[in-house]
Amino acid sequence: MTVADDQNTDALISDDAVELYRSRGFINVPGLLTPEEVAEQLEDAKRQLSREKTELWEEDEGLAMDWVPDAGLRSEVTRRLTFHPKITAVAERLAGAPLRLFKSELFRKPAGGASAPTPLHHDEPSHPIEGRPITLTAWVALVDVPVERGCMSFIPGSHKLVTPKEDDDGMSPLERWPHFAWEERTTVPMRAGDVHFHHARVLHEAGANDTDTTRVSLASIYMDAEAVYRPNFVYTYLFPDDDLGGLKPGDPVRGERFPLARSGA
Ligand SMILES: O=C(O)CCC(=O)C(=O)O
Repeated sequence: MTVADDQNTDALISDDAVELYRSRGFINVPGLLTPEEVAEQLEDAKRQLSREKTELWEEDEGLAMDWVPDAGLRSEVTRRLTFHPKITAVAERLAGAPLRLFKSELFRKPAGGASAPTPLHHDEPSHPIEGRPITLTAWVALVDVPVERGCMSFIPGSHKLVTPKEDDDGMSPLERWPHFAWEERTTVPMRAGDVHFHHARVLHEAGANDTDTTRVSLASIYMDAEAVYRPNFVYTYLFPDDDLGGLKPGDPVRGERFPLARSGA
């Protein structure tokens, strides 16, 4: 297995941007998708969102978002996006190691003031995997996502301070690390076709959608190609019926459901 080399990715992302990702834990890469790709993906995403049963992320103030789980397993068009050569090349460059796709989720933040903010969190507790901590998400904007439509904000550098917790019980990051309430955030508005990448430990949140357009995005989560399965409380709570295809603790997470990011095989 080879990591995407500079030759392939220089035109997509500069060394400075890779450094910025590593120091902050996130980076937006503008215009990775063409307008034609965005149009095709958005049409398919809308079809999936109207057809599939979605999972709900509910907060006291309302619905933060709902999503189609494992969207790439349900649609060939979405599957192509999860293995998009530009996205996976940038993901491997940022991670500095070969990656596999762990899962993909098609997100919808409802329009017309019907949504709530997505609360501050990091993603690692919901990944039942261990390995070097290089797991990251590629979040593809399929519509423009200005601040008013609920774009994401990050606490730069928090991925270096957030440490994994044995037997994570789903405690919120602000309960565990109250000082983060007072840290500056960086807010990242995105155009349709932009892709931001965020580290599984970086703290992030998103605003409510106060516009008349639904916020639609695809999040693909890539993990170390050598990651192994480690069940955890949060994943089992969220997805009680998913044993990830019969994996046993300590098994390598690989096979048909978890293809290599660069080849899709
Ligand atoms: O889209 C959002 O509002 C939150 C998404 C998120 O937390 C993630 O992709 O890790």
